[in-house]
Amino acid sequence: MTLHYMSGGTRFNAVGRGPNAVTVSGTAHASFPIANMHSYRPRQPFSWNAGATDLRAIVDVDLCPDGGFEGTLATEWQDSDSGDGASTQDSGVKSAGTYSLKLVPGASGVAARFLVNSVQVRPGERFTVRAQIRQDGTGEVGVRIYIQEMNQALNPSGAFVTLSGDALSGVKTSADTSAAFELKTQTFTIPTRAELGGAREVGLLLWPYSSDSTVTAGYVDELELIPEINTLAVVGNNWPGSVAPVWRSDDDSAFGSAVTRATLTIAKPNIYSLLETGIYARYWDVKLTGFPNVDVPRMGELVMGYSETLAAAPAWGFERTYRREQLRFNTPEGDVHTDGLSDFRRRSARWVFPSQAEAEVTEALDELIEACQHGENPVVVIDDQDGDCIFGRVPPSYTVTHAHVEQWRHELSLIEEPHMVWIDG
Ligand SMILES: [Ca+2]
Ligand SMILES: [Ca+2]
Repeated sequence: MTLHYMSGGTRFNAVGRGPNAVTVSGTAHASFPIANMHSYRPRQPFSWNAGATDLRAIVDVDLCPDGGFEGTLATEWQDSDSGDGASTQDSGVKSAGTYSLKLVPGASGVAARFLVNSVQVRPGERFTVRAQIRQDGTGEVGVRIYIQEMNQALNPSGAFVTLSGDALSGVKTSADTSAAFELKTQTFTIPTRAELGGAREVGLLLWPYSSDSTVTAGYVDELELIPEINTLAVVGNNWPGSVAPVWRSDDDSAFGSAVTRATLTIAKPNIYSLLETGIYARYWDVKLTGFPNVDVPRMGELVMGYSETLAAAPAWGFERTYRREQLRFNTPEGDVHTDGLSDFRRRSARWVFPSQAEAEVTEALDELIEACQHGENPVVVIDDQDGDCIFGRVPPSYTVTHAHVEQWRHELSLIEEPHMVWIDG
């Protein structure tokens, strides 16, 4: 049995994490808006207004705000010029849209802008950063990728090192005199929690930069920060078996060259898909082909992210208990009427992990219990063998027993978040 999990703060879900709004084809129900799709509460469902064929939920997972430099520049990009360097919005040279960021270092200055608000990232997360970069003249134009708390910047070989001088990541052009935009990309991993001094989140800055006086002008456009994704979970759904949903990705918002990553198997209450290899793509969608018009599709939460495989495998399957959520009306006289029942039974689940040594217990607890802050943050656990997926929280305490000499045992419990309650008629 293999357990996969996504946790580690409210930012584990790429849906709704970035600055760009989640959209749908078709119309959202007025009472169950798109924000409910990623509200971290399965009991706040999203619903379309009506069933139709080929309904889609479309997610832009880019985490860089205004990487196209199309808005008021100072809103997202803090001026960090020095000397006679200058960084400005430029409409004459751009890769897409109306503007690019123009960097003119000058004879004795630095031309640079960094994000006003750093992007909060977690230890061990993997990203790809990419940008269209052009330089006129020799020298270097590029993007620093910088962790504020550590004063460390990514170097071209993929390591975070203490910032010194004019360090640039691999996202740069060097001595390029072709005077054309080129797509530059670098994939990198945020350091481990230990390397980050125990921090559970750190701020990542993107920092377009040129200090090279031989650069006449540099241009940066379409700067994107894309998280790695390997897992989809649809938490709470009313989708019938006649629907064949697909999960797709594309780097083009029009999905003109979309790749189908998975065809989903309908399951209640939760549907999941695990990809063998993580994917970096900016746009993702879930497309429901052939939804019958007799009902409208709903979902409690849409989750996309990167799930880890738990280092220690549990033994003996897992135990589940059930509770059916109710809407009750209690009269002052004490009469009780049950007005509604949840479509789905709320579950709690328990896995048992035999361990040979205390160190193994500690390692397992650190891995998941610490990541979800002892229940403060939600966690998605996928039991791959059982084919089940639960969105819930670990209880505030966990069980570790040392029943026999050299035989440790610990238990992971998960309490499922309540699902939607619908009142029919
Ligand atoms: Ca929700
Ligand atoms: Ca642009």
